[in-house]
Amino acid sequence: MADVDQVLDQAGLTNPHVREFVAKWAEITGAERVEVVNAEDDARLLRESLDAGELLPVSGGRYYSRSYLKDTARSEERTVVATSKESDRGVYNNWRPADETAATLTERMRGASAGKTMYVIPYLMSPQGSPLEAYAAGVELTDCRPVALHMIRMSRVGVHYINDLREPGSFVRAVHVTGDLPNLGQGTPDDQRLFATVADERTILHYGSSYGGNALLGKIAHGLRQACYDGKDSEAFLAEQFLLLGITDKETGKTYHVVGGFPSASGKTNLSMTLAPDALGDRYHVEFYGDDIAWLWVGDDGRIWAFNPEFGVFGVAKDTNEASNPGAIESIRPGSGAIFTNVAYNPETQEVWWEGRTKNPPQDAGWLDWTGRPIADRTPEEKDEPWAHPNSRFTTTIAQVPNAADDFEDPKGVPVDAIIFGGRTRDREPLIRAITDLAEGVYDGMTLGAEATFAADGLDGQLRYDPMSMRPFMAYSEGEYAAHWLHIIGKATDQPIFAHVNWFQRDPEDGHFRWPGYRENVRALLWLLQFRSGEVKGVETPVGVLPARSELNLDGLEIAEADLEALLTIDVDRWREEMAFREEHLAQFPGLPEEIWDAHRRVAKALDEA
Ligand code: OXD
Ligand code: MN
Repeated sequence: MADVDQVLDQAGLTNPHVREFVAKWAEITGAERVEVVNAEDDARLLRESLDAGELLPVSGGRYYSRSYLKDTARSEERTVVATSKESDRGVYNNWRPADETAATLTERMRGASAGKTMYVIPYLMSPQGSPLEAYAAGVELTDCRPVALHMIRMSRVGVHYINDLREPGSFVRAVHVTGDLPNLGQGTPDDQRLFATVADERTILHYGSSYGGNALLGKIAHGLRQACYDGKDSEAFLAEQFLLLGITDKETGKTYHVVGGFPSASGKTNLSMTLAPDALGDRYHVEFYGDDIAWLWVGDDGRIWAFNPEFGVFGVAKDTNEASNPGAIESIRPGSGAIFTNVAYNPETQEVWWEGRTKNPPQDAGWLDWTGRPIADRTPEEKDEPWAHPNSRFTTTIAQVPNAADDFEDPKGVPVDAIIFGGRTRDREPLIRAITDLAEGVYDGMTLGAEATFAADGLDGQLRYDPMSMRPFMAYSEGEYAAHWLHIIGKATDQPIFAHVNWFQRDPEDGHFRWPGYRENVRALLWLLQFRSGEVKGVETPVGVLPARSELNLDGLEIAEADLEALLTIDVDRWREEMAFREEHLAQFPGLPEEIWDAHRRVAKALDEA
């Protein structure tokens, strides 16, 4: 057993509440050694991980990790929010009673780190000095060294972030125990994995995975689920799975900020890192703040302010290439210190590859697929299987993103001009529709959805709803959540505008995408910002204000007239059909504010009269 006091003394970790927490879990998990991690330990931990074979070298000082075969994604069914009040039960949060959940996890974790090192990772999920710093501190305990290396990239890590915190509840207690991965019964009725946020105790207990989404507790469990709960509990803020970007008009010198929620596979990472379209690049500069999480609050000036609590990017590798996301490719270049997970790897050349990285897979010898199996050994039937796991990832820091905003670490955050939602939808949703009414904006977020990705997921034309893109992270009931949104944004005297965007409309005849997407998407955002400032009027429809054809800046863009026409009109019949689905969807949520139902009825009536 480790001499915890001695280790903490040596590390200068003096906070008595943290010390008590570390000692308690060192004893429960039975870890053999305890080690405190600061960001400065990165190089040494990398070396140790390479020596231990947990990481493999990628050219240019980058790294590769492979996870256990059945441990490659977040497990939503095994993830729960536990509290002591059943009124926190929601449709999506898998609510459980706090005491029994904590007891189950304590038993699963008991002795489960025997023979291992427990890494103590003090972290901060906010720029230091921000108005929400009180909700941002945490200490993750993990028995997995690569988790520590990921945390150093994804959050601010160091003892000085927590030493001076006085109150026992002033940091999130986050415990990660990997467990015996080959023997956890993943996906069987006897599945031993359990990922719990014990939200009213600000405690996170995750057992049975070393995959990032389950194991980097600062990111999703704290940055989203716990913060979602804290935001409501304190009545002080919103924590959302949103991107955050800035657009500067170099002609006027004005900068605008946009946050946005996008269900998975709807282009959120690409949009967050986008550049201005070539033809508009002289005038507009687009800046990156965050690809996954934003915390929002009302500033003293009556505006909504936001920051990205993360320090890095944990991005999906698939289809990331120079055309889809040049910023991401640049951010993982040689010298970036990036870590790749579950992509294809060539141990001879130390290169990595994933589907969509280049049009065709590499032709040279020596490649292994994400499971470590030589591509050369594939049978003809296996020939077309992907080389990389579809959820393979890259991890890098925000500072490596070439268009990262200079002020991404500014503790005062940035004022928000627009809140957008966008789910991949093949029909019905126009390019952009602006929503000027708060309740209608929140209603739009609550009915956000994307096309089901597999036929089995949903009926034809029906969306898989993902309210505010928070379905897997909602920490309390959806009714209260909507009310909290109305409350926070409603307090702002200068509110952001809402909008719904869709880059994925297709021609039903031949299936081509009507809108070119990628950098051209900035054109829709520019229209929105002009609309907000009254420079353009738009065209009113039952579901919001659309750009008039002449208002959209199309300089240097080639697009067929018929496509543009379809992108800028409303398919009323399809919308009426959608309203029935929405009604059913919203009816699941007890206590949904009357304002949201009123908004629904207003939109439905306007469509009936259209
Ligand atoms: C996610 C992520 O799983 O951002 O949503 O990693
Ligand atoms: Mn995410």
